[in-house]
Amino acid sequence: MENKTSSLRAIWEAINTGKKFFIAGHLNPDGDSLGCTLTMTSLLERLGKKVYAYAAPAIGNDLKFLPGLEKVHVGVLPEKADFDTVLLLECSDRQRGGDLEFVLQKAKTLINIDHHLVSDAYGHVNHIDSKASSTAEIIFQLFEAYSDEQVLLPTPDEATCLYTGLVTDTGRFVHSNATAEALRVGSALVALGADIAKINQVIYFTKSYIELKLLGRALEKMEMRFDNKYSQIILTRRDFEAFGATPAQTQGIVSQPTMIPGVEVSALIKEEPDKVSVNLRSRGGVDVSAIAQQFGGGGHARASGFKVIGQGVSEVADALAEVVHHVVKDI
Ligand SMILES: [Mn+2]
Repeated sequence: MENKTSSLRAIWEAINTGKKFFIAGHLNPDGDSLGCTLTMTSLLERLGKKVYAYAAPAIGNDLKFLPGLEKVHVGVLPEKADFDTVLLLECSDRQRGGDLEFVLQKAKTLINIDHHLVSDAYGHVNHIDSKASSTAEIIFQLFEAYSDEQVLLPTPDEATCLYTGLVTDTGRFVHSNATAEALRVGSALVALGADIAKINQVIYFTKSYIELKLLGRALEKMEMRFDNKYSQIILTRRDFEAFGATPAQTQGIVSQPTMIPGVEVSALIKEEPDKVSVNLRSRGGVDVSAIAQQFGGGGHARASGFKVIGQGVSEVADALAEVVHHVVKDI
């Protein structure tokens, strides 16, 4: 990447020139995507810009506390594409934000800010930093690069949004991307008033009765295979029906078995109405994205997944077990 500061300065030049902005993150926004969308919306409005903030549905319940969310058009595209500047956050390609092509094509300037390892430089102005823990970390650096003479700081609400992006993308500062820079930015955001008590409470210490019951059922059904190197949990439609739960209410379940020393791969296999979806986790010794890729999926080395349409849940489980066995048998 070119010099970081000059690349951030180029973003500022584009922002300063723009008047009417369209801002979006990626589909089904996570904490980083939504936190950055909200921060940039608030910041650009403070700078006197007109902003249409967009988020493709759906917003998870754990992110609905984020300050400023009422300003975001969730799933509602603008009627007219008359924006001079578009800011795409967290979008590794120009399609990641949804059906935005009509907006993108009309814009004079397309700004792309991202931290994904593989990311197209599709913007007129790009800042892609795969070393950054999160787009939130980059946005904080963007504040710092504002000007030599003037200091621009996040408001407490903006700090809360950015900290949410940082803490979720680093897994509460435990993944390998929890670098010294990520911690420095986190510290600065706390000093600026990020509401970390609220963030921790809502994102990490809130579950519904149904979600806890489903977790209980999942742990009960956990099976250990291949010298206890593979943990498999199958949740069928009947399991979901037992608690009136949906497959979306399984967040965090797949990570539980990786707490057991010796478990190399953990799989959560869910029977959904129209497909079977699989989440995979690793403690680090196995690249589960390579496993997911064999089934047409993808993701990260420690967290990935895939979906299968047209096969039964046990069929998918058997096919997956065969691949996992091949991977873990010599470990
Ligand atoms: Mn991110």
